[in-house]
Amino acid sequence: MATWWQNAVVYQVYPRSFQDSNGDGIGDLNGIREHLTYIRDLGATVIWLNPVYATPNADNGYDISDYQAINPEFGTMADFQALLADAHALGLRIVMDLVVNHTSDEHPWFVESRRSRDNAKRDYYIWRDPVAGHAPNQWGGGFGGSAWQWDEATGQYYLHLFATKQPDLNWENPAMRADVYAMMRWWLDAGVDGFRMDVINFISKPADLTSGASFVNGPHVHEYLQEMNQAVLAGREVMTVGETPGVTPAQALQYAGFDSGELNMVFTFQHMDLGLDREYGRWVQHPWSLVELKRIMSQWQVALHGKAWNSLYWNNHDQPRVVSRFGNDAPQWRVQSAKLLAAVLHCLQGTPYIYQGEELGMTNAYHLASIADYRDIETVNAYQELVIDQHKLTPTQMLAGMHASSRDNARTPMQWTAAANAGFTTGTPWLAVNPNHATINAAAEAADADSVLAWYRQLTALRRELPIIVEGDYELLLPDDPQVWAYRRHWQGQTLNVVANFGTEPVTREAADLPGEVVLANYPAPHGTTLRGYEVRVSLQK
Ligand code: TEU
Ligand code: CA
Repeated sequence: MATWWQNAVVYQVYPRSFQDSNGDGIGDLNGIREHLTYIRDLGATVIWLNPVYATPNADNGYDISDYQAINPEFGTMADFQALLADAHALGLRIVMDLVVNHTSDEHPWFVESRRSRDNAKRDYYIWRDPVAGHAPNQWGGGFGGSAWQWDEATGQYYLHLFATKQPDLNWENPAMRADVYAMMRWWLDAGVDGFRMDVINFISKPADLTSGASFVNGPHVHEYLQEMNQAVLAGREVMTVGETPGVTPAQALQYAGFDSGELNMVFTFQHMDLGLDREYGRWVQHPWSLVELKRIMSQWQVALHGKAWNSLYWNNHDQPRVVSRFGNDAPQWRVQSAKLLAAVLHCLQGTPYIYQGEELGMTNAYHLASIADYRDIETVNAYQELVIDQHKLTPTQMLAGMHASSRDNARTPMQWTAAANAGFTTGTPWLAVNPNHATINAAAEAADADSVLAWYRQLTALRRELPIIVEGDYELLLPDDPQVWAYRRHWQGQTLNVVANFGTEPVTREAADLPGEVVLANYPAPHGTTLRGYEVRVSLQK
């Protein structure tokens, strides 16, 4: 029998960009409350909220200065409690972002820690003496520069794997760990239903930081997660999902195997890393191959079946919009390719995550016309480094990279209506609304039975109706086919067949003529051996 989180459909809300309720141009908690029935009617059962805590906003809330306070831009603790109560009343659970690899440099722990070498909180963070007059190692910060920041006052460096304003916590310190666990229990006692754990596989650093060893899946990470599980999670009906860049299926079994005593699920990054450049990362894009995408996704399906549980996602607040990445956002293909991607993902085994606006087929943000229009710290810092300081990319090359993969592609405001600012705000939005909200918006799609939104509702309904989607195993067909993804699921004598044409050109394949009853299709019959542009079909054999 599947657990509630295995039957769940998660809807990810990026609060800053979801709905502004008071006209300051920033989404907020009361704005989310206005749309809870929209989320329920989509068929989602869980909301994952990106960070809503007190923050100086160096990294849009991933730099937390108080874990037990709400960012005043988003509202108050009372607003949060009202949101939680409203959500629960509608049968929606709320999972919080847990960011405990690092805090803000304005967190009281760090304010204390940097005061002096013998401060009681010194060891809550990772301080090191210079080595031969330099930082202890060559690690780069996630948002540019060195991962080490020199602190003049105390004559040591502190480690920050992300921005300078995001010092890494020292997980080797048991007092620090106990404080984190107490904070987690406090939120669970307040009624939240689980945690999405930010870069949780980075928390254990190698004992010798000069050794060249990596911080990914460090030496004590499994001990810490087992300890956290015992101290906080055990015996509670909560859901946990670890954000784990660089993790393989074999490592996923360690973190989230059914008997791991650590997490329920992890997020793989292997499919997100397709097409990235060796030197320039996301800023120089290469063509991605469907054969590779299928190989990665299929490997996770097979390796985890019966042993662990997949989290299924195409995009989130850090990634470009999937219709612009693996689909085709040209007007004549956008709807069909968004439907294809949704169907292919939602018929896999695992818990699907829908990132806000994905269910509308929202696209990348080509209206952001120059660096001045961007807000994301990663984008802004990379532009400074690659274009201005080092002249490695021209402004035109960099803008192409930004249009393909800046995090701000995902962060433009939710498109509710065709009205001014898409109904997101009555004020000036913190990041420009995409002008394509004139045609791509929730109001229009709610009134259209053929919309991407209507399709997502059908997919979540199909998941409730057909246990094979949650329970069945997975078999990839035609692994080397460069244009068609075809797979079968098996369960108790039933077969679910999925076939999808990832291109604009029609293709003819014997396997496209699905046996059984067609339960979902994005084109009308005939459903023979020819697949039209971005055609997808699903059939069930009993
Ligand atoms: O992201 C961690 C991460 O590894 C990347 O996906 C990140 O977005 C970026 O591409 C680094 O180059 C998590 C959060 O999801 C992200 O929003 C935060 O900025 C980051 O951690 C730091 O907390
Ligand atoms: Ca607001």
